[in-house]
Amino acid sequence: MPGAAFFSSGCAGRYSTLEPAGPAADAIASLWWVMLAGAVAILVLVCALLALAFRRGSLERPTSTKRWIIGGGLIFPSVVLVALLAYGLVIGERLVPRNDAQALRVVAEASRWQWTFTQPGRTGGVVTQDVLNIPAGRPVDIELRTLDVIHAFWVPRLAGKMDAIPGHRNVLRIEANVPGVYHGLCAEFCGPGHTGHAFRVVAHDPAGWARFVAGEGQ
Ligand SMILES: [Cu+2]
Repeated sequence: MPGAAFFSSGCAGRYSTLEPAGPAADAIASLWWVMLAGAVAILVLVCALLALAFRRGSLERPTSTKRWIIGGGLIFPSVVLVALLAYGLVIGERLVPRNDAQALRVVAEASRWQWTFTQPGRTGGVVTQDVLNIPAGRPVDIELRTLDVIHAFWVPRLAGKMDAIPGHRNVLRIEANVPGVYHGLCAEFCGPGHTGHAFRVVAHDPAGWARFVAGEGQ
């Protein structure tokens, strides 16, 4: 359908959260779709009620007005908000790194206007600039640091965003389902070079990852 293609074309792209490629990004995209569906349902309901009110002129009995105010103004929003809060908490919990031996730990150091990634290699720390190498299908915990101002680490197709704050260590878990190149950017205005404060995440297949760890991927 050309119409569907037109509307969905806006959802694709290197920075699209609606084209998730990892578990955390999947959870965030699901939350987005649930909220969109809920918002559309509520909009339709309100429009229908409005049309009904115009057609009928005024509600006949004061008791039905009271019922609408209590049901539609108190009970309905309370139920929706509590459900959204519970759903958001469950999903949010999935984004927090847990202690597991499987996860790879990488230090990401932001500065104006570079990203320096340090990760364990065979003979010591492997340092890369503006390119983060990870194995596909394995969780990676990014320890965020900054050398100057506040920056934010964001790879929209892999996970949510998190700030790098001076004097503070934040940890964000990312994971790529399949090998590929994913684009990341700084999501916190950090000065005149902010627009170019971007990086790439290269998710390797097992052979590529072995080559990178052995030092040949440099
Ligand atoms: Cu920045």
